Amino acid sequence: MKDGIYRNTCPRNCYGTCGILSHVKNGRLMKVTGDPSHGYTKGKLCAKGYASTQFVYSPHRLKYPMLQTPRGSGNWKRISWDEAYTIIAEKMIELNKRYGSNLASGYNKYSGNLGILHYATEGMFNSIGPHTKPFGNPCALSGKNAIERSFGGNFSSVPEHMANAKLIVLWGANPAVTNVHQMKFIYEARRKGAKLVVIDPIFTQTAQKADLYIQIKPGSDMWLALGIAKYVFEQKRDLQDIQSEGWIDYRNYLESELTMEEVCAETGIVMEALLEISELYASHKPAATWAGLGIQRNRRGSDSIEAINSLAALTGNLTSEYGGLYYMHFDVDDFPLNLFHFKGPSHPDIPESRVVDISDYASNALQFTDPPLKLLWIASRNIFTQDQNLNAWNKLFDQLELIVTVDLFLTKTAMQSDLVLPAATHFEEEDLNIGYWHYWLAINQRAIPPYHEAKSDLQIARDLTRKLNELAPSFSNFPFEKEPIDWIKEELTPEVMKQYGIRQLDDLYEGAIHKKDIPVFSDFEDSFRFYSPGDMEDSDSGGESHEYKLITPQSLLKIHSQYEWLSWLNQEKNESVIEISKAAALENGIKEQEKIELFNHDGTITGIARINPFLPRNLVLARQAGDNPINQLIKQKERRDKDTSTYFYDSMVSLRKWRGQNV
Ligand SMILES: Nc1nc2c(c(=O)[nH]1)N[C@H]1C(S)=C(S)[C@@H](COP(=O)(O)OP(=O)(O)OC[C@H]3O[C@@H](n4cnc5c(=O)[nH]c(N)nc54)[C@H](O)[C@@H]3O)O[C@H]1N2
Ligand SMILES: Nc1nc2c(c(=O)[nH]1)N[C@H]1C(S)=C(S)[C@@H](COP(=O)(O)OP(=O)(O)OC[C@H]3O[C@@H](n4cnc5c(=O)[nH]c(N)nc54)[C@H](O)[C@@H]3O)O[C@H]1N2
Ligand code: SF4
Ligand SMILES: [Mo]
Repeated sequence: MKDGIYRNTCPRNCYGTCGILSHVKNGRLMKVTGDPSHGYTKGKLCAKGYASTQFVYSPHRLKYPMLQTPRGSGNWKRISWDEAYTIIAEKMIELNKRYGSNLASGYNKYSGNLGILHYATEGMFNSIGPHTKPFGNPCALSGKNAIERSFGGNFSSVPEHMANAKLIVLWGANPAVTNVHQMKFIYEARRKGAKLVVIDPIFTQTAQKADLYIQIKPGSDMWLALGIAKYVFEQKRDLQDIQSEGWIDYRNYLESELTMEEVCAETGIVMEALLEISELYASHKPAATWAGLGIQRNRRGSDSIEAINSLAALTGNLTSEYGGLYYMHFDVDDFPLNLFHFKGPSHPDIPESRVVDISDYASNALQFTDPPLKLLWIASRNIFTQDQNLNAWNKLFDQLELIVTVDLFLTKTAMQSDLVLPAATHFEEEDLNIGYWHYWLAINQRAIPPYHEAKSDLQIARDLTRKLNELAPSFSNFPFEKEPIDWIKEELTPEVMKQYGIRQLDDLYEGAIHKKDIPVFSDFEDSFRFYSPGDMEDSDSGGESHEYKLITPQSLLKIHSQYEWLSWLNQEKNESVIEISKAAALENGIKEQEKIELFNHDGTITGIARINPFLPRNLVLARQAGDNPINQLIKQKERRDKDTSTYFYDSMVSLRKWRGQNV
């Protein structure tokens, strides 16, 4: 690799999808800087991005394939790639012979690297014919569906435009922590006189910067959105004859069914605050409304987002240039995603793959008997810190005959696997990146050689295919001869090039490129549908014996479980901190810094108590990942329908002083 500066893109599941300039000398990444040609990130990265050199050369990185016998023992042995591929291929072939198909082999993949070539995992499995695969999205499905129900398509305003809003309302989003680049546009708006409102049960770092902070009961945003709409509607009677679908029911509901007192009771907000935010919406235009991801981690998420969308439409903010509704977009679906959609060989009796809802993968996969799931491939995923229902995962792992984890680090999930394969970082592979927040498309160049024996997920797919076909001719039809750049070129179809105004791939090497025609509200006006609540059954009370609601949002210096290995960012992992309210401390006789236990029917974890004076009585706040993952206590209740994100913030816990040894 030549010395020089390469263009990379941060592929994390993060709003930034930042442009990086990688300074390389003698094949080594010397430093990274933000790419000034990127119009959204404008030459800046977050602390995690700036720590890239430590990330790449971390001594904790996996260097070569390793086999653990027995699983979970910590007895790891270095093996060659060829041995690793042989173990996997022989198992897949044997399972195929045993059950007459590849349904016993499956994968679980999520958001470690969102680059388009990382669909290699899906492509690799598709290429063996029907198998077991996840579907859904634990993070954003409720919101995606709510946006589609409201707009009839994928809609999210241009984030740079937020700088010109006069009112910015954040519902369950914490950009000071999760979307630091957006703060620049929020600050710019505020310098020009805009008001910032934050609606969150937690007094977050973003809330601390707001003009108005509204502490809301988790799961009740829909009531607030409807209440504000009622106020605005009553002020603007000229809105009577809107033509959109659902309008009449919405109007009737606001006019004759809902009372402001009811809104206060449902949301826990005092009338004065309700009237204040309502008046801000009524009097300030353009208003930017941001339906954050935090609000959809409980069973009312979809309703809340639909109600917020309707409020944004009612107030006329969607037709004004700098108003808008922010969620996230799914433009990645406009690309062919040839790896994702790769068509494998057909099976004489089995028409398609067996799908498992990713939001409850383990307990659903445990239901399969014909054949049971026996081999699991895990990539871009840290199940044992990030998923829910870990007891079901333990059961599923017990049933599996081979667990392969592809990762950069020896994660909690890798530790429970038979085989771990070292993945490359984005500096060691080529890729194409499409953000989900801003509208910039960017290339990711291979800047440095792989760390020790690490390989990209695509390279692993290519090499495993060769081994499979060597041991069982035509087992897979994956086109292993295709180079990464071939896959990238095929994503740039004439339609895609037109959307971004590019003529050839080379244009992307000059810098990130903004999409040309971003949908505006008038494109959706005919399909917009106003929301009014149907039956509001509430299963909250149902025999629940634990009284504190567990909220576990994202942390500034990590991406979920990632980056916690880096000393530049995170200190040695010690005891988890558990934030509790003053009232909860009193109720349980707990003092600041005391060691406590948090427990429910799913498990117990210990941590150090921190008394947070701003926390409502019945909320407990804890961080994700670490040595003692909080997700051991998270199990989503039955979902209203399958089309929702995982209910990560819907679990209840109890507290007590630490009782010595963990029981
Ligand atoms: N630094 C960093 N950045 C990240 C990530 C990371 O791990 N670290 N993760 C990325 C990913 S994958 C995601 S999904 C995004 C998430 O980013 P955000 O959209 O900012 O979401 P969260 O941090 O999940 O939650 C935001 C807020 O929602 C609040 N909340 C919880 N329940 C409710 C409710 O019912 N109503 C209201 N109004 N608020 C509620 C929480 O208290 C929290 O403060 O961040 C991305 N960016
Ligand atoms: N308690 C609680 N749990 C949550 C949430 C919450 O708010 N609270 N949030 C949820 C949300 S929003 C999300 S998005 C999920 C995230 O869930 P995951 O996507 O499972 O989260 P990460 O911890 O980012 O794990 C990704 C793994 O991929 C690895 N990885 C990175 N790059 C690559 C690569 O190129 N190839 C391969 N093979 N692996 C790679 C990383 O090292 C890491 O171990 O967590 C969810 N879990
Ligand atoms: S983690 Fe997010 S903000 Fe930080 S460099 Fe990556 S994309 Fe940018
Ligand atoms: Mo997420």
